[in-house]
Amino acid sequence: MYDPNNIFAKILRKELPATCVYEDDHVLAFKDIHPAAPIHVLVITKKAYSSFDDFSACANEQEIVLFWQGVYKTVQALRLSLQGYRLVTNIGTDGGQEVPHLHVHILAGKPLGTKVCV
Ligand code: DGP
Repeated sequence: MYDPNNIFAKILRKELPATCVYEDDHVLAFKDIHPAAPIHVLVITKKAYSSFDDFSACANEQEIVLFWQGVYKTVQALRLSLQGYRLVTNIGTDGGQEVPHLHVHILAGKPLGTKVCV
């Protein structure tokens, strides 16, 4: 079940502030409050999906395409393609997901090594 009172839902409704770096009709991208890299941005869907797992099971093809296009448009807005970056999405308890609203972490700004945890 999707919890409409999660922190990212409140950011979407402008009930909480966030430093936006990209927005379109389908996604909002903003700086992570606890950055794990010099550039640490979260891309969230504007739809009510609790995780990548929920999204993959329930979203239609257009929603899936538009979300991932939004992730890439955020990458382009941040000009990260040349130097590179990492995408992470945590899912559920063992995945370490804290906020139950679909989001992808974009990490960049230094060599990130081979450890994949955020
Ligand atoms: P995850 O573990 O994948 O659910 O990561 C959630 C991330 O959200 C975590 O890196 C910290 C970030 N975060 C939590 N609360 C806020 C907030 O109020 N504002 C912003 N900008 N980021 C937040």
